[in-house]
Amino acid sequence: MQWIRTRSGRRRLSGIAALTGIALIATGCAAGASGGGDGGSGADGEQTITFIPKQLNNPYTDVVLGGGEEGATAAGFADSQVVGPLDASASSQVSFINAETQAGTNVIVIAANDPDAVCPALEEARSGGAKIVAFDSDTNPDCRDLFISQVVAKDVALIQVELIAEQIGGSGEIAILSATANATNQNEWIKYIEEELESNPDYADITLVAKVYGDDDDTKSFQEAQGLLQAHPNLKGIISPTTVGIAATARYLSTSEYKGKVALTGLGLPNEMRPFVKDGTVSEFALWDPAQLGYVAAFAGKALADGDITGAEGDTFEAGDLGEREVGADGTVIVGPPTVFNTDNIDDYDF
Ligand code: RAM
Repeated sequence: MQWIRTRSGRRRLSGIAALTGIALIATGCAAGASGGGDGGSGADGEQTITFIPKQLNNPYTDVVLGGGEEGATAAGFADSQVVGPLDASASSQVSFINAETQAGTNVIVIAANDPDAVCPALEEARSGGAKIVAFDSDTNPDCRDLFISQVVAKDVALIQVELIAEQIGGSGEIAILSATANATNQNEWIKYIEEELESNPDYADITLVAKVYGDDDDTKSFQEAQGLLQAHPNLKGIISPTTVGIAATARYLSTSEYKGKVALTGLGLPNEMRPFVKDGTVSEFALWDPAQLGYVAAFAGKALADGDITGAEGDTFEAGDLGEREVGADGTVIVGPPTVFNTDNIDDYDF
């Protein structure tokens, strides 16, 4: 397993991450935000790309899309835009996909809220000639050309188990506070977390007592965290594999009697988690560079739209500043290893 954990020393921000701060786009409304122009058919020979995240009102999404728009420009798309729902429910993306099909958008990049609910609409877009790139959270592989995965799914699951085991001293009750119950990415990570807890003798004394879903909604996640502690008085730790969930849980713990007593780890944005690391609520958590995910997805879409690749295993394409990428099994492209953040390195990151 490859992952980065820097306890000291500064990590130079990548060009992509460094630019993210100024490349954020306004995503304040469900109707979407254009990165230039008004979208369009590409009928004049110019290619268009549209990003459909799980939801717009998510700080993680903003960082991913900042990288995506930067990548779209660098890759040579004439127009890029972002549209999407305000909630991450299963079918909330369908009407946005249909609108892109109508507009004749050349590349649709989507983080699926449900692997199957989006498929009929994506198939229709494909029969109109669009290329489909899933990123962050996969669709059913049958209805996309590529999946750009931020990390090797099993690696990110194992890191979270390792972190919580360390933080609770190797034994006791833990719970998972996830995003939505349908999210492909979280469900895959949870599957590996459960397998690891069951099969690795190092974790024989750890018991997973609950899985709850905050739906990537800040208020619901906060309430679910509160509910977990009430329902499980012996709880020693929480894994929250969602940036929304971990931030809301940290906020709850930080002012509760459980601060410093109940451990919390998972996947978080350094900028959101910094105060909770500094005040001792959280000791270590993980993530990847979200901007790189959007950036690579844009270049993958361009390579597909240009006919340079089909998404077959072994295909390669150039992803701008991030270099050559290769398509692996199941049409999946891995962006990079995850990083573990703690008090020693969190100030080196700005996303
Ligand atoms: C949330 C979303 C997203 C996931 C991150 C870690 O922002 O659920 O899909 O990748 O957390």
